[in-house]
Amino acid sequence: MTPDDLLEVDGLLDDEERAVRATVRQVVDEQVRPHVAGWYEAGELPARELARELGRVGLLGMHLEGYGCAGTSATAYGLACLELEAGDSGIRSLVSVQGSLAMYAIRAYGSEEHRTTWLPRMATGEAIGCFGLTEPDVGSDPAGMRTRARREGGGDWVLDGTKMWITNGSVADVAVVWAQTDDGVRGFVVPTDTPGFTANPVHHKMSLRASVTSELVLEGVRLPVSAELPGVQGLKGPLGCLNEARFGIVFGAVGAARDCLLTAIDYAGSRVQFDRPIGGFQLTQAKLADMTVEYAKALLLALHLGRVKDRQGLAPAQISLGKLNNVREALEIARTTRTILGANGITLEYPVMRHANNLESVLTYEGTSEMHALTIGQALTGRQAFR
Ligand code: TGC
Ligand code: FAD
Repeated sequence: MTPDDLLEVDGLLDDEERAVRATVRQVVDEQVRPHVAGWYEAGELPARELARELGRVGLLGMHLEGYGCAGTSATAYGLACLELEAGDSGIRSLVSVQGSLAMYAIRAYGSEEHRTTWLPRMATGEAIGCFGLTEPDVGSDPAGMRTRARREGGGDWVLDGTKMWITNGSVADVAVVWAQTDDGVRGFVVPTDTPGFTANPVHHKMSLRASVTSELVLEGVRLPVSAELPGVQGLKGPLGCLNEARFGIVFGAVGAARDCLLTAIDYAGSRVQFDRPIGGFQLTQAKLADMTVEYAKALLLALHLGRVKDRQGLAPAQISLGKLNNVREALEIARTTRTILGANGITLEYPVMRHANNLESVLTYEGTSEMHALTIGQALTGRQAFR
C-alpha cells in the first residue's frame, strides 16, 4: 500500500501494462521533469526533440495497428497518458494530438497513400501532426464551422478559413483540417508547406505554456482530390477522433492529480508551523483524505473505462462521464494542494500551480465540462439540450 495507491489498484494491471507505465515514467523523469518548469516559464517547448524521444520509445500512435505503430491495448495507452500528464498536461497534449487526433484520423479515414506517407514518420516523431477543428468563432458547436473546401472546376480542392487554438500547429508537418463542403464536413490531409497555409503561435497563455498552440490560416490552399480523407463524411469524422483523445485525458488527468497529491503529502510532512508538521493538523489531514478518495475513484474509473474499451468499445456518454469527473476532480485536487503549500504553492518550484493552470485548459478542450454534462444528460433523458 502506497500513498498514491491506497486501494492497491496496481494489482489489477498486467505485465505489459506495468512495463509501459515504467517506461513512460522513466522517460518523464529523465526528459521532462528536470526541464518542464523552465519550458513553462519561457512559454517554449522543444517539441521536435521531444517528439523524436517519445517516438523512440514507441509512444506516438501506440494504440494504432500497423504502419510502424505498436498496437497496444487502450488501457496501456491510457496508462502512458497518465504518466505523461504527471509530468505536464502539455506533454500529454503533444502525444494526444499526434496519436489520437492526427494519426487516428489518417489511420481510420485515410487512403492507403495517406497512411503509408505519414504514419510511419509520425510514429517515430520525424513528422508532427496537428488537428484543426476549432475556429475563432466556432468551438463547442463545430457544425457551425466556416472553413470551406470547394472543388475548382470539378478538379482540385481549394480551402479557405481560419482554425484557432490548434495544438502543435506551428511545429506541424501535416495538418488534418476539417472543412465544410457542399456535401457536409470533410477532412483533408494538408502538408503544412502547401502555399497559402500559415501557422501563427498563440502568445500570452497562462495555461499549457509547455505546449505549442497556434492559429492556422488557410488562404486559397490548393490540394489534389487525393488530399481528402475518403473514409468519412460528416461531423462524426472529427467526433470519432475526439473520442480517442478524450479517453486519453480520462487517464491523463489522474496523472496530474497524482503529482499534486504526492507533492501535498510530502510538503505536509516537512513544513512546520506552530511547532508541528502541518500534516499533523486535522484540517490538513482532512484535505489529504478527501483528495485521496477522489484520486482513487478517478483512477478506478479510468481503469474501468479502459477495460470496457478494450473489451467492447465505449459509448460517447461513457467517455464524457470519465472526462467530466476526472478533469474536474484533478483540478480540485490541484487547487487544494496549492492551499496546503501556502505561498510556496504559487511558484514554479513546485508543480502544483502549473498543473492547476494546465487543467483549466483541459477542462475546456476536447469538449468543455458543460458539453460533457449535456452528453450525459442526453443519454439519460433522450433529449438533446445543446441547441
Ligand atoms: P450531432 O448532431 O449530435 O452529431 C453529428 C454526427 O456525429 C455523430 N456523433 C458522434 N460520432 C462519434 N463520436 C461522438 N462522440 C459523436 N457524437 C455525435 C452523430 O451520431 C451524428 O452522426 P450522423 O451520422 O447522424 O451525421 O452533433 P451536434 O452538432 O449536435 O454536436 C454534438 C456535440 C456538441 C456533442 C459536439 O459537437 C461536440 O462534442 N462539441 C465539442 C467540440 C469539441 O470537443 N472540440 C474539440 C476540438 S479538438 C481539441 O480540443 C483538441 S485539444 C487536444 C490537446 O491538446 O490535448
Ligand atoms: P465556446 O464554445 O465559445 O464556449 C464558451 C462557454 O460557453 C463554455 O463554458 C461552454 O461550455 C459554454 N457553452 C457553449 N455552448 C453551450 C451550450 N449549448 N449549453 C451550455 N453551455 C454552453 N481545438 C482544435 O480543434 N484542435 C486543437 O488541437 C485544440 N487545442 C487546444 C489547446 C488549448 C490550450 C485550448 C485552450 C483549446 C484547444 N482547442 C483545440 C480548442 C478547444 O477544443 C475549444 O476551446 C473548446 O472546444 C471550447 O470552444 P471555445 O473555446 O470556443 O468555447
